[in-house]
Amino acid sequence: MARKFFVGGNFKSNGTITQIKSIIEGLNQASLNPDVEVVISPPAIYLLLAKEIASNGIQVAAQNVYDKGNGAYTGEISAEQLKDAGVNWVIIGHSERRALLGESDKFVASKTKAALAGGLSVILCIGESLQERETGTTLNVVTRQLEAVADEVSDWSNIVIAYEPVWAIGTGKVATTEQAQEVHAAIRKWLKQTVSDKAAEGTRILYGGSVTDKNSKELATQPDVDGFLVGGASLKPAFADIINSAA
Ligand code: G2H
Repeated sequence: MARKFFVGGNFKSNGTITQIKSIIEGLNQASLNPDVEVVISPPAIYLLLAKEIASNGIQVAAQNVYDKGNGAYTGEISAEQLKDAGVNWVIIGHSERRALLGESDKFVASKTKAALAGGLSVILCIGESLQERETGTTLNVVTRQLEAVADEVSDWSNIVIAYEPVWAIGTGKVATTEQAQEVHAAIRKWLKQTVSDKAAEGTRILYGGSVTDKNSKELATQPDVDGFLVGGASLKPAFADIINSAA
């Protein structure tokens, strides 16, 4: 079965009530390809607002979840609470959280397990740093990040993988179509060898890192690029063009 193209908008820690409303109202009115799954991810404080106003088939994702249930975990949000709020997706393992907040492969895996157990779907982010790319260890790094999750999770049917080379994030330095395709193909091969044929065939692998309406069309032509996780450009009207760039 063909994989449904998927475009996520990671607003990161950007926006005000007025701005988030205006972005979503713009998307509601845009003519979006109905064959593309669209998930926007505003900061946690705006999730309910986004849920309330998003239409046009647009779903909502949290940018984080804790790996424990409800309880004495000040500042954290559980999978149960996201589900209760009608937020069915969560981004886990974004490189900004790995780098700035010290989230380890193990913690990312534990959050993924908790999110799936709580009935959420997961956008699992992986990717190498510039130094890792330059020293030729890209595939070792992404495999290590995936292995940690495979140690905790056997059913990958509610996981979308986002390959985001750290050197391409917010830098304007997008990976070439060849660089993206090479890593995406390797991830699919890993899924086949480690998880199952079904997971390899069905799992969407997104590219993330300085995606814009200028480069998305070409990236989307690659056989193993099943969509995008978009940061900066998801805050702009051209996000609709990225959504519509499915090959
Ligand atoms: C990578 C991406 C979204 P940007 O972090 O996850 O951000 O498109 O701004 O590079």
